[in-house]
Amino acid sequence: MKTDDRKMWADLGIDLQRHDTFLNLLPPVYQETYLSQNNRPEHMEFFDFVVGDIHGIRVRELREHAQNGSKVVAAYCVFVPEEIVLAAGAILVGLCAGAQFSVPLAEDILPRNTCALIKSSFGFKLGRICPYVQTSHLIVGETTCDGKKKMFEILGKYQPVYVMEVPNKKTQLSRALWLGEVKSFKQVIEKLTGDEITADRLAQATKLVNDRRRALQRLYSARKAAPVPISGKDALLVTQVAFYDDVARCIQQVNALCDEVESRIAGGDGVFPANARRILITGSPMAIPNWKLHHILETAGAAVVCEETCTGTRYFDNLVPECEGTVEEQLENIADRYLKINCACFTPNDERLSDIVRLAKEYNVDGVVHYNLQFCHTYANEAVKVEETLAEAGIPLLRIESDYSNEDEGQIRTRVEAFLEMIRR
Ligand code: BJ8
Repeated sequence: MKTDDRKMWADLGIDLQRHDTFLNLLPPVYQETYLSQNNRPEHMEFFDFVVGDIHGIRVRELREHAQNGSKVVAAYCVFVPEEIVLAAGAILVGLCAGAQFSVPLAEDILPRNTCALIKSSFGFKLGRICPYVQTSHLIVGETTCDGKKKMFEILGKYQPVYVMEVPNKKTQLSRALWLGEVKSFKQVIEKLTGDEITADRLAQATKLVNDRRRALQRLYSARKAAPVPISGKDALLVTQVAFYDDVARCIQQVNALCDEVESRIAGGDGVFPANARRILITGSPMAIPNWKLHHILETAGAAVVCEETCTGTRYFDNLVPECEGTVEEQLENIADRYLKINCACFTPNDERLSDIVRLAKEYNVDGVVHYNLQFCHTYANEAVKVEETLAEAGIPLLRIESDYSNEDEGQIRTRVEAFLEMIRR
């Protein structure tokens, strides 16, 4: 830990004592979860470095950006259109929301029966632990679920918050509402930054964000190979880091990793034995450092080969059409792309069901694990339809409900082991 980092954190209003405790918890977990893996791609070194300095270099970059008069915008959901933020010269960061450490702090204010993602994110702000929140000028929320929607009202007492209304259906009327929201968001960002979003700038930003989507799609495509050339844990980490790393650097690093991973495929080099059971995880997003389920699965002999989650395919599937049209036309393209995200907040959400079956086939999986955070009613209820759909398709399913604590690890491991035994090849 560098001395000037401590000064930076103090300047950001971080509670240093609490922050020290939090940062000291991470290395042993990372060692056990990540560094103990065998035969990892060498290019994972960059991602290890990013996590090793999680509140250092990147925060410093954001501070410098802010000191040069630009803005930092923070979000918790993949519905916030990054293209618009970048086109105004600002940076979008995904906020930490995957740690148990901040949950008890949030429970002083929020009901305990709220999902861990909401409590963790709120606790980070309340406890002044996260330098990314502290660096940001605006937090952008959304109305995807009731818990978040109401949490954002309370969060607004501590920091400027703007909430985008995400519709609950995908009808023409809903599309009109969402397009209106996207246009209003552009105005909010222009006002925040004092920069006009021109057609050129928006087209450039769209291309950049698409390039990151293409790089992540490439990585996921490599996971279809047998033996699988990269662990699910490592692939998850890459996506998690993509939420807050510099976009251009992330594209370069993910593509360099893909080069290596593709040459492993050519050489038949894998991280798990060829007969390891291939698993697709679907459900709630796994914000950093939520690695629990992947760790349990992969230390029980499975290979996680795909995630149908917002820290997986929902983050990068579907590109925004790249065009030289007017700002208005480009905003329509952006609105349409984001409305294709199959979040369980939509009713009906049948596209997610068919997506799970499609991915299960494309990645040649032996089974699906449906993961939902405890107290997340949308994903828990949608799991009933996922179960029916997978039963019809003849694909085995295991449903896991969990939070960020370690208390249920033994119980989950027992269920995972029984499931893997059942789907043995
Ligand atoms: S687009 S999945 S990132 S909302 S787990 S907070 S839904 S109670 S995270 Fe999500 Fe956007 Fe949808 Fe994706 Fe609420 Fe459920 Fe908690 Fe959730």
